[in-house]
Amino acid sequence: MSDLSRRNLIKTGLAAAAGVAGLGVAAKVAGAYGLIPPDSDLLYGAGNSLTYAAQRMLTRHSMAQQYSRDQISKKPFANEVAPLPAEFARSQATGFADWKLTIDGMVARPKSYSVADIKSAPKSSQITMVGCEEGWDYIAEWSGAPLAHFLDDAGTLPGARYAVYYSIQPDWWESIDMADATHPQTIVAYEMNGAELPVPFGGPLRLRVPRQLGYKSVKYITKITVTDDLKKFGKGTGGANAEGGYAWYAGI
Ligand SMILES: Nc1nc2c(c(=O)[nH]1)N[C@H]1C(S)=C(S)[C@@H](COP(=O)(O)O)O[C@H]1N2
Ligand SMILES: [Mo]
Repeated sequence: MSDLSRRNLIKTGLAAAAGVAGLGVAAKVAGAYGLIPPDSDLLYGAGNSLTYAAQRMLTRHSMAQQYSRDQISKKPFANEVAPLPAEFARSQATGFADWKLTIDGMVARPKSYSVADIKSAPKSSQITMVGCEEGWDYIAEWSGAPLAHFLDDAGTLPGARYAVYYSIQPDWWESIDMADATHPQTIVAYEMNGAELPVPFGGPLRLRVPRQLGYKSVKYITKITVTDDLKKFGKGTGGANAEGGYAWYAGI
């Protein structure tokens, strides 16, 4: 997003919030409910805080739009990824038999799941849109197992607030709050349009977070760390994309 359009969005967001309750009140509400995003100290922070707080108050339980089968895009667009590390090719050569998704951090029972483990968990399907901040999108059917299932299985501890997730690509990591992490549409996806999830689309495992922009749906996930504080990770803004200047909260 260009700085200019970002700034316009923020102005609109601030105006909307100020219109409802006044800027000070909106900021206080955000604080009281712990709805301050980790990138709130950055240049555009005030806008990010208010957008996140307002969205959360309104949409904690809402569902991402689902489409019908005939709306599935004929040609889904796989956004190019940087060359995958050698360990990816090694795992691919085994048919991803040795791929592991580890859940650690604030859980009672840290665990690693194989792709087979994930396929044997309750299956959930959705026809939803992947939207990139660069302006394109497509609709596909995604199947996988709800992240909530694994968080339950590992035993999320009281006080947990965020799930931080990592790709086998070293520069790709992201995080979401527990409202999104436990949301029924947030799935560890392993199928797309009824077939094995193709590598360009994130196979063998991709976290689908359909309530947020495409960059939150990280491909090739290997680890999920549950935490109460995003400041402990990287530069403290909650993800590689927020470090690069994009909003941590990218709700749609
Ligand atoms: N590991 C990883 N995940 C990623 C990316 C990436 O480069 N690497 N790109 C992101 C971005 S910017 C978008 S818009 C979507 C694109 O999803 P698609 O390839 O299915 O269109 O994937 C996201 N997940
Ligand atoms: Mo993107």
